[in-house]
Amino acid sequence: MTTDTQTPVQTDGFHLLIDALKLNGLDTIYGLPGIPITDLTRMAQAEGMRMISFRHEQNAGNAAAIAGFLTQKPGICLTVSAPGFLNGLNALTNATTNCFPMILISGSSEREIVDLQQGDYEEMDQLAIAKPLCKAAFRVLNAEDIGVGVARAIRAAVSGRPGGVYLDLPAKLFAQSMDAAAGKASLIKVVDPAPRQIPAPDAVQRGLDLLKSAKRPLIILGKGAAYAQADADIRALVEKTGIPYLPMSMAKGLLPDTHPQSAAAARSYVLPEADVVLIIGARLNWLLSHGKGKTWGGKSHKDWGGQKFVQIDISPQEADSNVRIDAPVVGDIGSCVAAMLNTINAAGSSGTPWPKPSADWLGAIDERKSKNIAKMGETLAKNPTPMNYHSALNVMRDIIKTNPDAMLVNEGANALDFTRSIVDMYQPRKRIDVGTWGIMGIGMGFAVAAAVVSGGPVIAVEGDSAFGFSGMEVETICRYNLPVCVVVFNNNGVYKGTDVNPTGGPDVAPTVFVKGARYDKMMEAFGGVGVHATTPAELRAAVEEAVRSRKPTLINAVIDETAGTESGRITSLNPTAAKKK
Ligand code: FYN
Ligand code: ADP
Repeated sequence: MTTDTQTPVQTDGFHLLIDALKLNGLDTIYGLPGIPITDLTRMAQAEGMRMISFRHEQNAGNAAAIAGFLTQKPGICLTVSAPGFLNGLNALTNATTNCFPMILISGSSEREIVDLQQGDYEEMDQLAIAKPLCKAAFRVLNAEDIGVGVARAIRAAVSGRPGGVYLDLPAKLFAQSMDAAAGKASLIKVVDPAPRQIPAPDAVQRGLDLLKSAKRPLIILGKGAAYAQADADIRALVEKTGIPYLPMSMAKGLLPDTHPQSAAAARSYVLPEADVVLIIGARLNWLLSHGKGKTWGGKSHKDWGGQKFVQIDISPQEADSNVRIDAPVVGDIGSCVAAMLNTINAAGSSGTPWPKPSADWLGAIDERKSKNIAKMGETLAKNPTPMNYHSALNVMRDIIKTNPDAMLVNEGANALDFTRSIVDMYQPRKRIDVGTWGIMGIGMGFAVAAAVVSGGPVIAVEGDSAFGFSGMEVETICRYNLPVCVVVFNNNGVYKGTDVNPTGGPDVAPTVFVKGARYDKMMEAFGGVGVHATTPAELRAAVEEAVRSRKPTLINAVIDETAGTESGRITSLNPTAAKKK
């Protein structure tokens, strides 16, 4: 006779996955239930995990990705098979492109049927499709391998250059049962998932020697520097060397934008004029004009500007990707910056203090900065009717100044570009935006995760077009009662609302939306606060109240439909503009 006490206690794939995530401190899942993972979402919640359900997987994926950026732990996104997986894949690829650690876990259909292409429910060879689009991809077929699968996914996501990882879990796996004690023993708590990578001392010295030889040195801080959470040392390096710095958009606030060494307001002066540039956690991709061309003082768009580069990056393959890197310093930013500081301090104590940049260089930058800041001040002081980007952003600038710990999400074209240069950031990792791809649609996913991770207020400044990609998640924001204030800059269209159909036909121009749309009603539909703001005073009152009350709020900020330019500040990337060049 078998008694209850003799029956070995069993566990199953569902619980092993939940236990493996929890064991590694991964306590939040961003996802969307459906076959075959609905029960998994229920069980995860029952087991004490935070399960945030979205209305579209892409938004869940974006939430997971930015949670990864903010926490240095892989953000977890959970989707159903084929279509849900594909919806999540956009975010996984974007995460990989941006070096954000995340794991996309998708349920999938039965291998036997998929591989013979016999037409299963949501049939798709998901692993093969994900592989070229992310940093690593794994499939687990047996319950006893779940621990290894999760451990490999974690290591791949956060070690070295962070990125997106795909974990394929066929439906059958979840129901597989095994002895609970053996299951527990099969789980792995990952030790040191993102090991420090210490730079070689000679590489550090080479970098410092080159920087020291500069007449017009410059530091560029990228989102890798923000991700690294080496804030105090980065600030110390900048201040100790006295070198002016430019923050890339998601590195804004790493040092306060009001820091006297910030050269952000003299960007187009410092890039071509600098002779040695120290890049910390940024790539010389399109956002930096590939390190050459007119932006850097080259004669044509392909010419080298003559700068020498020191590049700190965790990826040894990053150097020389666009132009010659004279001094690559390979390692994690925390270790590299600390090594540089130590070397500088040691030299200082033995009587060779760091030579501060010349007064000529600093003075010339200050002059440009002051001019641009004064010009910006004049524009911001105007109060046109209807509002334009500047008068509306003047309000947002004040709000962030008085609430420096609020998270700022930002997407759009003009809404992005103007916000980046007008709204100063004061703390690290508070500004999250469209990143390396200039992707639209990150808005509400990022806002949800920012609220979940930080627990504090989130303000999302959204172009009306950009908002449309993830707008349905206002329901998610209301459902979880998140302190998110969405400000939609509504100028009736993509870029502007003034295009006309040249044929005179009944269809509006491709860039035009319904005029006078009331996005605020969307938030009201789900119990949040909706505000229609037509003046800076109304906008200010509404955002201040949203931050105070922490209630989900959407402000429809009416912007002059003639304001803004095609593609914001990157008009030159449009093929017609390029043809005219
Ligand atoms: C910056 N500037 C300022 C200030 N800060 N002036 C006054 N005060 C302050 N505080 C000036 C700065 O010197 C520049 O003027 C200008 O404002 C813009 O600065 P920014 O934003 O730093 O640089 P820029 O040239 O716009 O572009 C750099 C970039 C960045 C390409 C790295 O713009 C970027 O991240 N772009 C992403 C675009 C994108 O993804 N779009 C989404 C797709 S839209 P000058 O020095 O006079 O030049 C699809 O259509
Ligand atoms: P931005 O868009 O701000 O210019 P990028 O995303 O292009 O920044 O570049 C970020 C860089 O930072 C990548 O090359 C990545 O390898 C690097 N990186 C990310 N995390 C770290 C880290 N902890 N240590 C060193 N380099 C890092």
